[in-house]
This record gives sequence, C-alpha cells and structure tokens, in this order.
Amino acid sequence: LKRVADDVRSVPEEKVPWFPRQIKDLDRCNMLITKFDPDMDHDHPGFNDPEYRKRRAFISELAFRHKQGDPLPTLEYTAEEVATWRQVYRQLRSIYPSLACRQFLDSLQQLERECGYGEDRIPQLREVSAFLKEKTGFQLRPVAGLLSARDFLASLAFRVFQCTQYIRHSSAPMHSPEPDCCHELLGHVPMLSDKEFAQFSQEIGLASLGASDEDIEKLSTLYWFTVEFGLCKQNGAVKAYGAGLLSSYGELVYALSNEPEYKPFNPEETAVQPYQDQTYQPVYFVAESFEDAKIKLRRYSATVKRPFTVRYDPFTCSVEVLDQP
Ligand code: HBI
Ligand code: FE
Repeated sequence: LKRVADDVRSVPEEKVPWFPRQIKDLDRCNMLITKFDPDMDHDHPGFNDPEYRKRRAFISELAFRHKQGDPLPTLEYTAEEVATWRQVYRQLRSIYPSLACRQFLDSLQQLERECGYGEDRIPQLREVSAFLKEKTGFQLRPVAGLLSARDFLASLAFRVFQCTQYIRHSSAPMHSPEPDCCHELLGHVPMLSDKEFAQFSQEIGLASLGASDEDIEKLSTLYWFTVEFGLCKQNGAVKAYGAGLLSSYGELVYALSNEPEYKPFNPEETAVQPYQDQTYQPVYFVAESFEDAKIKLRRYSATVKRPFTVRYDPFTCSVEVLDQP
C-alpha cells in the first residue's frame, strides 16, 4: 500500500531534472560540448597541430581529475603560450579604455595592482580564485572546455565559475569560438569581481536549477546576449560589458563599429533571439545602463516557473528546496 502511495506522489517530482543540492555535487556537473574542441572541429585553428592537441589533452586531464575542494591545479605555461597571452593582452588592453564599460576598467586596474595581471604572465587560476573569493565570494573551478548550459548555469548558483585553463592557438589570437583562459580571465573575471554582477550571476544560476529544457534555453540565450555579448550606455556612449566581446579584439571592434544592428535590451525579446556561436553576432542588445541590464535580468530570472522554490544557504554552501503549497 505504501508503495502505491509513493508511486503516485513521485509522478510530478520525476519530471524535474536532477540538479546539484550541495557544492560537492558540482563534481557531477561535467557535461562537455565538444563541437568546438580541437579534436572534433575541423575548423579549429589547432586541428592540424598535434603538439597543441597533446597539450590540450594534458590540461583537460587536470580538470577531469579535479574534485570540489581540491587545490586548483597550477600550470607552467610554455613560452609560446605566454607569447599568445601577451599579444592578446596588449592588443585588447590598448582599446579597453575607449570601448569597455567603467565597471570593467575599474576591476581590471585592481587585478593589475593586486592579482598579477599584465602582459608578461598568464595569471594562475589559484590566485585569481582567491582574489575573487575575497571580492564577491566567487571561486573558480577548472573545466576542460565548453560545458552544457545546464551544468554551467547550475554552478553559478553556488558562486562557482567553471573556468578553462588552456589558451587559444597561437595562429588565431584575435578570436576563439571556444572559451579559453583569455576569455575567462580577461572577459569574465573582472565582471565577477563586481558585487552586484556576482549577485545576479548567482540568481541566474539559482533560476536554472531543475528548470525545464525550454527555460534553460531561454536563460542561456539571455546569458549569451548580456554576460557574453552585452552592450550598455554610459555617459551617452555605447560600451561593452560582455565577456565574449572583452576577450576578442576582432569582435569588440566590430560590435562598437556602425556595422552590426543594435536593439534595445528587453529580456522577453532577447531570450528568444537566435544566436550565432561560430562567428560575430549580427545583432547586439544595448541596455540603458549597466544597472538597467542587471535589474531587468534579475527580474526576468525571478519569473522562471518551477513547482518549488530554492534558497541558497551560504553557511553550508547548499541549496534548500522548498515545495510550494
Ligand atoms: N562553458 N566552460 C564554459 N565557459 C562558458 O563561458 C560557458 C560554458 N558553457 C555555456 C556557456 N558559457 C553560456 O554561453 C550559456 O550557454 C550558459
Ligand atoms: Fe563565457
């Protein structure tokens, strides 16, 4: 008799996809999307470079072995890798003052003063994670490549940012279709050291836990056009705050030229806009201000419907799940 009752009760619950409840559960959020990796993608600039692919396999292994709570792996970067970093850093650094938003510029200066950012070396994830933890409670976790949207967003709920440690191929320093350490360290980390930005990143993450595939698709599209490719107005000029722009010299210049189409940022419309992950975006969404983007994104993520609510407990680093009456 008890079994019948349990079966009946478990029907609606079974429809909720599995999601992490404790920070340790992030060890299971490791679904990689391999379509852009150098072993799978024939257009990858490293596809015909066996040395590069070997190096990537070595760095992937460090990420696969990592468990929550382990010390972050340190990497001795080769002279060639540092040379790629130098080229990316120097080129981007020279255009940031005129094209990046103020919050980004302030954080980057702080990273240069306090966290060893500069063109001469690639910062180690361990030191950057310690810096972020002090600023906003975010921490980095090594990941071998592009993660599924569901797993990537879920980790944000715990203020964990899944971070690649390898660098793009030296033949294409201006743009990479995959995330790499230039993308994470130059694009994402400065924004994640802003308190309010960190707060709303976690809120998108919390909204994604146990959400339907459709809602994950919408949340990740929104994430794409804001956190990755967002523009905002500042003192009458349009500036970049998206990490995909701030880590790609080619696309940053393009996005702020008069070539692409601009649309005003509005979450309901933005969440269903098809996007481009092979090359530059044909359309960018411009928020009235950085604050406006944050407020509207937070409001949208609060509307994602689920048959339960979640609350993050920072003392135990776990998610409490409350059934709605
Ligand atoms: N995976 N490693 C990694 N880094 C990202 O920035 C990233 C990801 N997976 C998905 C993703 N970003 C987003 O574009 C959304 O799909 C959530
Ligand atoms: Fe990214």
